[in-house]
Amino acid sequence: MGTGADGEQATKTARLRTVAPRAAAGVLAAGTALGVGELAAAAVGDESSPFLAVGATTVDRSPAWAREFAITTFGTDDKAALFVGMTIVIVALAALAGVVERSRRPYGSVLLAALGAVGVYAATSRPGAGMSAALPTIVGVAAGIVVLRVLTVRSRARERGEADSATMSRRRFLALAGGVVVAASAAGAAGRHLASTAAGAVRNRMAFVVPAVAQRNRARPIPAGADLAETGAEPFVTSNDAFYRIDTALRVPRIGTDEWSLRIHGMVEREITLGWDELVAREPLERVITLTCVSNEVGGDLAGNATWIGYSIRDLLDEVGVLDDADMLLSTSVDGFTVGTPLSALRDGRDALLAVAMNGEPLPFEHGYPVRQVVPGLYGFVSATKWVVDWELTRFDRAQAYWTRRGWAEQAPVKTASRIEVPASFARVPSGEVLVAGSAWAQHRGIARVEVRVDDGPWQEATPATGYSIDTWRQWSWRWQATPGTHTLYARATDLDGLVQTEERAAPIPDGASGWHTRSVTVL
Ligand SMILES: Nc1nc2c(c(=O)[nH]1)N[C@H]1C(S)=C(S)[C@@H](COP(=O)(O)O)O[C@H]1N2
Ligand SMILES: [Mo]
Repeated sequence: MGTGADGEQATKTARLRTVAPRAAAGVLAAGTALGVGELAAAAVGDESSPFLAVGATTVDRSPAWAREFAITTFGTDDKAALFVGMTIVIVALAALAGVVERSRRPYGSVLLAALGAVGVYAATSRPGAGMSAALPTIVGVAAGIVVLRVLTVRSRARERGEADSATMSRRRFLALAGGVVVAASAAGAAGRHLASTAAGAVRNRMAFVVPAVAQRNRARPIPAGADLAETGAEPFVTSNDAFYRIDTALRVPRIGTDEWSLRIHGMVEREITLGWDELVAREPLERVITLTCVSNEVGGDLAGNATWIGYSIRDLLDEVGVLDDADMLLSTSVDGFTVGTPLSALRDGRDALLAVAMNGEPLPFEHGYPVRQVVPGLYGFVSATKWVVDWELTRFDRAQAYWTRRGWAEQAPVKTASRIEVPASFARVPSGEVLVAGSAWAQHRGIARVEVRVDDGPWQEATPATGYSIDTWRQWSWRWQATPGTHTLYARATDLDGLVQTEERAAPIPDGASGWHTRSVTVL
């Protein structure tokens, strides 16, 4: 190759040399805006953070299929994926603002201000937000614009080769830029730290004493035969760390028992506001209950089983005197998320709880500290409100909850399901006897049997593990005489109502996935 290509290369490099600092100035300005915004949000209130407010608004405005796409693609990392996506968009626009500010001043600053306007709109439209929620974005963007101007003016002087005091050497530009990075990150980190320990909720949780449960209210001990974990299947009780987490909260609400109360109103004879002390003055119950998410795909892992301690929802409803024509409990969490639960399910005698402890510990913040609902038999989005602070007794023909407004069902009992857990997907196993094992659930109906099929052979009876209760999943195993080749294993459960798990495939929207779980295994 001749000098032509070298020349082209040299122009490219030169262009990059001039564009890169301009783009960097824009990105640093946006970083400053976000960092300062985060710090200011610690003073004004969590949801006023520009980044979080935009993220939360994106989540809330997403239709059902978008949530499903996010959960299917990223699983419980859906929030991280959203943040990465937002960061990419912001960095791109900020870099553009930096380049534009240099050549078409002040349109780069205008672009930053426009991004700020999106933040202001998002922050002020969060549930319960006032005009003050606009402040962190405004202060942050103002700081960002100052940084953009300073870095642009300086780099402009440098490019012109001016040698006066305003001129900045490459080294000084980098030093200034570095200073901005450090200051903006420090502001952001300080903001997040302040917000995460706000109101001492962390200390409050550390001091939380799990209520002592009277002998008659204890959960029945879990028989050893209920747990097939030694086969490689999921443990019967899911640890708090391993328990799936699904919610719309981009920042986990952190409220202490001292800030918690439950307002009960609407179609009741007596409206009350229940304080923490009044809640824990009641008799606590301990129950083992399996939760599942409507977004769980056939064979998916959005299900978990825990020992909960909590207070009877039915007793509380009886106390406030629910009017006869009410049929829905509309519960609201501290972040504005709502759930509509049929009163029939809460009053038919099942163990519907206002739970305060999970596997012997105070609820983890992610799972609803200090109080969340747990209702056997219903998918989480119609029953399991975390950080619950408000109950309105109402009717399905008057009120709509969060996910119902976005295309999900109003009524959502858990569908009968079974899952193959061992062998692993696409496992290679030696021929001969191979243990197949998994779980099945049909909460509040209970699992009667599980059958397994190899390829298009006959259904064969699996051995159910010792059952615990109709509200918990049940494990199962089956000894397979495996012959060489690639085989597909199928599982299907039958619940105690006699309903056989349907082969008909349904997507999670609107009321839960269905179909048989299959697994391909190569036998050597
Ligand atoms: N406040 C609040 N509660 C919520 C949700 C939410 O988004 N916000 N999601 C619900 C859904 S869809 C499910 S499946 C369960 C999950 O509970 P977990 O995260 O403790 O497993 O919480 C329910 N409670
Ligand atoms: Mo869910």
